[in-house]
Amino acid sequence: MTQLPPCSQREGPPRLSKATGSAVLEPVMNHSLLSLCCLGVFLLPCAVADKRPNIIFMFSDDHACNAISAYPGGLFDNIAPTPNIDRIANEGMLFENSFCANSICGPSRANILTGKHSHLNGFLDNNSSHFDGRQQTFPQLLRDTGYEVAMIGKWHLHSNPIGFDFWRILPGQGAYYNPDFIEMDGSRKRYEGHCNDLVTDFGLKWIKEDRDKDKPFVAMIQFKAPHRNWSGALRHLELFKGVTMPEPDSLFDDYAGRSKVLAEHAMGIDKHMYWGHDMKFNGPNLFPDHFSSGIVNRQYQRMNESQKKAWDAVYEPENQKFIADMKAGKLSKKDIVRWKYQRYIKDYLKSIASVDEGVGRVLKHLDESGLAKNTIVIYSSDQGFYLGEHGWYDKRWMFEESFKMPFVIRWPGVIKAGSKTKALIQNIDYGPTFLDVCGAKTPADMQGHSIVPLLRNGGKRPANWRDAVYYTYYGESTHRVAAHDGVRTERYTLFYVPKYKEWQLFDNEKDPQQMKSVHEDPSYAEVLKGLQQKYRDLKKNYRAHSAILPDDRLGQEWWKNRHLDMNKKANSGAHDLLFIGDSITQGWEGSGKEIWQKYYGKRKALNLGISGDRTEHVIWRLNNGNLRRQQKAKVAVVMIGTNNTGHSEQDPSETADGVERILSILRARCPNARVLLLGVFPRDEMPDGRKRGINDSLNEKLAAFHNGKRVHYLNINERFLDESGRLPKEIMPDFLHPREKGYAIWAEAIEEKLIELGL
Ligand code: SGN
Ligand code: CA
Repeated sequence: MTQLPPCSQREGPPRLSKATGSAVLEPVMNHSLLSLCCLGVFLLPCAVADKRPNIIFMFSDDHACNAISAYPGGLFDNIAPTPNIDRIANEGMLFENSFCANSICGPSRANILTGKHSHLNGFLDNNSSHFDGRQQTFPQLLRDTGYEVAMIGKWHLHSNPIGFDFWRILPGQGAYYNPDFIEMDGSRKRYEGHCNDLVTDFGLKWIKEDRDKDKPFVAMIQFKAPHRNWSGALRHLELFKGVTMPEPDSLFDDYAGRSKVLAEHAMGIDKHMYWGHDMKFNGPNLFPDHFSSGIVNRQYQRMNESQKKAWDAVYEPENQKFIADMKAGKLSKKDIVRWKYQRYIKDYLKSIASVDEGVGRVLKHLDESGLAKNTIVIYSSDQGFYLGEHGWYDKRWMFEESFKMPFVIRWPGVIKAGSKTKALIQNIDYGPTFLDVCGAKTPADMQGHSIVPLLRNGGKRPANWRDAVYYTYYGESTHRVAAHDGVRTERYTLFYVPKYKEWQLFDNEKDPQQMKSVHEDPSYAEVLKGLQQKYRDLKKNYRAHSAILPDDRLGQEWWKNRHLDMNKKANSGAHDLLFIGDSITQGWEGSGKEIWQKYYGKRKALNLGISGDRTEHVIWRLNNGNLRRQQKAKVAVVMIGTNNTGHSEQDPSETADGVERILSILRARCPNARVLLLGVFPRDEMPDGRKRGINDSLNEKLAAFHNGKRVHYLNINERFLDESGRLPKEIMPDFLHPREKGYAIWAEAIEEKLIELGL
């Protein structure tokens, strides 16, 4: 058995607990020691009990800070039904400047799990992305240190959770009434009741009964509410009856003084509320000039008869009154917007009431069980939401209301009750924070920072705390919000809209509602310059460069056709062998045709190479149909990067980032495939050619992705070269693309490996 040296000789000695004077494991315990403890080496007196804190991470969907009473200055102060969330703030700390990295559901959750910005964790948007659950995540890292981790409720990452001791998730967006849940064995089960109540029940059950009581734990309890279509528990439907909600000043915003891109949205209370789905009318849309038709209220359809009866008793009288007033011509255009706004806000807040009650039930259990003392409790939401500000619902824009995430945290004995801070934090910080409080090291490639120094110090920023956060939204057709990215300091918001090559700059101190962009105001010229520099610096630090940011070439007809043709081939059925790359791979259909036929003609092989592609194009294609139905692929041969070199002599470490992304996409979408990662073929005739050199150093980096399990790196370049290292014309006439002889060398060189990898 492994012998540990005496405690005093180990790296980073464990701290003595002040409370007991005995050596218990406190958060500073180093990682290697923890790992040993987890391996069962618990015989030494320094590891008598694992007293590391538990974490209960309660998390909702689309809950704006403005709809939490504890948040200062919100429109719904003292109206929002959040006494229990407020309690966490009152007994702990409230973060006023807490931001997401990408204001939409799946991406925000991926930011949290990985501690990385979207371009590095690969989950950029809700539509095309697919979470690679086998990448490094904080739950998995915590389990490695002996924690138990459970995930209950909304997940929305298009692949089932990996790296949890227990999970039970909603499929996709999930349903409000009588929802289905996906169980760990992959089956689906329908439960009666309101989704928020069930999520609380399941979370509490795991905490009370099902977890391993000898281990510290993390419970992620993730509510569906208040996501669209804002549906409260039946017992809350009468809340706010007869109340008139306050309206934001910008409810009728005309977007003057800002980019024209804002007016292109499809998320207006005025024009984009559905008659049935959002506004809760039954029957056909009677006023198509004011309501969108089309989506009925599917939540209503899930209810049983008695639930429907209770629902109708609340909604129908109000609906009928509105219909009568409309028919009588009593309501002006603005009155109609106001009516929709009232319905929307009340429904939104009603759906929060059961979230808050759930939070209350969890707090109560912590009090009663004695767990409260050693349990960190957090409430947060995947991003904020527009509650009528700028005339909107939904999120996505880098404006305050949806860019901000609520974040309140209680940690008895560490956080001073009732503290508030304006320090800038972001969802990429959660993972590093959890690892820090649990005594684990944050891996160097996580991009967030632990907020523990802020928690321990009343929210005061340490000298080296960040002065800006970086934000990206990648654009989706839903709600027509254009892609943009930018930076936010404590005072300013700057973002860039590529569609119009336009900057927007807001002075949030003078213009907290962000009604005028001052990017062209000469008195802000210096501020603008400084922030633009900050933007470039942050992008560089976060490795948000071209090789990793997905890009299409749909503007080129031939490229689009080839891409669609490959999608068609992929869709036609499973393939065993995939070749992924650029023109050199595409060339199997040209100079390499006969060799392909000889080696791969009968092997269910698919060519996914497109001439001129760089890593960023391959990333885009693999997420947009090229791998459809390829979950069972056995081997993927990847060779990509020579155009990153050729077009801009890109820094090899950037190109390698792009290749790493491709490997991660393959892991998520073709989970059983082994990857044969080829060193990028030599270019330039002579060994000292400049581009040859870049490819050589790229290859050194690619070699590091070899793990001998899933990824196998192979460099066959020598085979193309003569003894002096010269690249002969008979093999690659243009010193880049092989002719038939080159393809023969390629096929021969990898054949044995392909068989070894299971082809
Ligand atoms: C659904 C909603 C959208 C919402 C997205 C993303 N439409 O598509 O309004 O923006 O989810 O929300 S609905 O018709 O289904 O209500 S997210 O929180 O999951 O990102
Ligand atoms: Ca959301």
